[in-house]
Amino acid sequence: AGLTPPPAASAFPPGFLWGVATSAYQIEGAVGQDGRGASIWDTFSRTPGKVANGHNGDVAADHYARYEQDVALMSELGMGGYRFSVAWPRIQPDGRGPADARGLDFYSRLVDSLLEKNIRPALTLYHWDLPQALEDEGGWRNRDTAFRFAEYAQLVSEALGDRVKLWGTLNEPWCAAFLGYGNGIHAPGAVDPAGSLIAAHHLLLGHGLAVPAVRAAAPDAEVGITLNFYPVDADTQSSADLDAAHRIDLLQNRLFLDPVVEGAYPADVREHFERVCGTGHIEPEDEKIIGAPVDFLGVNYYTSYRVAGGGEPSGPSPWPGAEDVRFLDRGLPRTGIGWEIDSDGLRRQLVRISQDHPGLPMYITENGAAFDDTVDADGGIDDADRIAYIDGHLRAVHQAIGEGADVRGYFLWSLLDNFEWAEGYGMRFGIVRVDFETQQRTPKKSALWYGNVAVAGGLPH
Ligand code: PNW
Repeated sequence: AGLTPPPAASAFPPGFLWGVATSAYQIEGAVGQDGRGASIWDTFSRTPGKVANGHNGDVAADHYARYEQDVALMSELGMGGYRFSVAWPRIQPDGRGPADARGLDFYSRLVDSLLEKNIRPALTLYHWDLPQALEDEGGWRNRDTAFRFAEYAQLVSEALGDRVKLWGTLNEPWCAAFLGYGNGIHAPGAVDPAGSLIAAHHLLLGHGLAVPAVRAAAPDAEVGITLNFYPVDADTQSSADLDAAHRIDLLQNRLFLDPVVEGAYPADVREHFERVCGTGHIEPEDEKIIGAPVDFLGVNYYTSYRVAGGGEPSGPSPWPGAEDVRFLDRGLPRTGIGWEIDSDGLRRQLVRISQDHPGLPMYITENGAAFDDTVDADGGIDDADRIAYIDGHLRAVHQAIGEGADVRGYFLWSLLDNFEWAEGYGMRFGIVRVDFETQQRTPKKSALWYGNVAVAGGLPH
């Protein structure tokens, strides 16, 4: 403290927002507290065989009780922004009806403590914890859920819109739809290819209905959506491989981005949709609703894909209508969760978005890595692999900005080690270690490194 950091080698644009990200179910715990209803992740994580080691989010990082300490930690690290999500079942335990004041109060206190430390809150309305009561009525396969989501968005934005100026509707609808209802590795665990594509449409409809609801309550806020992007390359120029790459790109990237920013599904996306699901699911006004203008696109990036066509369909797939596509091992180094490291893929992805949709402001809303952190004898965690991952990806962002991409901020995933969905607590994405026995927080070397980057506004030499 008090020291002026040396000028950064690669400075980012003035006002660039440096932050960290988390989500409610992954860190909060306190699942039975203050009237919170059950979510699909409570049900799913209690179903034997669904989550590694039988882990669940009952306690997680106990953030519900420790949020003040966690905000203080972010402040000490020099963070300028914090992306978190609101647990829908804390606001509406049954997914409908009036807001529970206790649930709203928790997020109100969190927001106040962030603002007190000059940390900009970036709120995500839906990071996968659907109220179980709505799943019992069909969940995202039921069109009505989109309308329930818009009501929930209205309740939260009316309570927090005076102080929160960055709003995200959905986090990664690809995961919610295709891991949740396609291959079933996420809650609610359905294996239903056509249903998963219908769920994707209803998620997008919910986004489109929520945007005007948030704007009405927070007219001066920026409203957007977070999608998970993966550049897709064909293994060879054969028509089978090119077609495989086209379908994966369609399902992974364009199915979600194009209707949101262009107000219509491209013809090939609609054809694919109708081939898998039949007609009648996309109603005449839906695309206009989905295309409600957004102020920014949230980009989550972890890896890229190389694919080949002509494989034998092998089991349930999170790419409905592309079950024959093979995902190839390129021999790149991998993170602890097994994802190949391709930092240039982030540059390519950002540049492509900026070329396909000129003038679209972007935030990196997630990027980061799980590694097998070892705790040294002195209790420190020297996670050089995570630092190298983040450094490489930040250089890619910097390059993309130089090539015309309008990137306004970067939220590192994640502040804390947390409940990594189907992987449980075994995969640690935090720059702060959490001892899940004692709940002690220990900043890893990456936390101090990233804090310096944030304070300097760029990367070191
Ligand atoms: C994203 N996949 O999840 C989420 O937004 C975070 O909540 C999560 O912790 C982070 O990335 C790291 O995984 C994903 O299997 C989970 O393809 C799984 C997949 C993709 C994204």
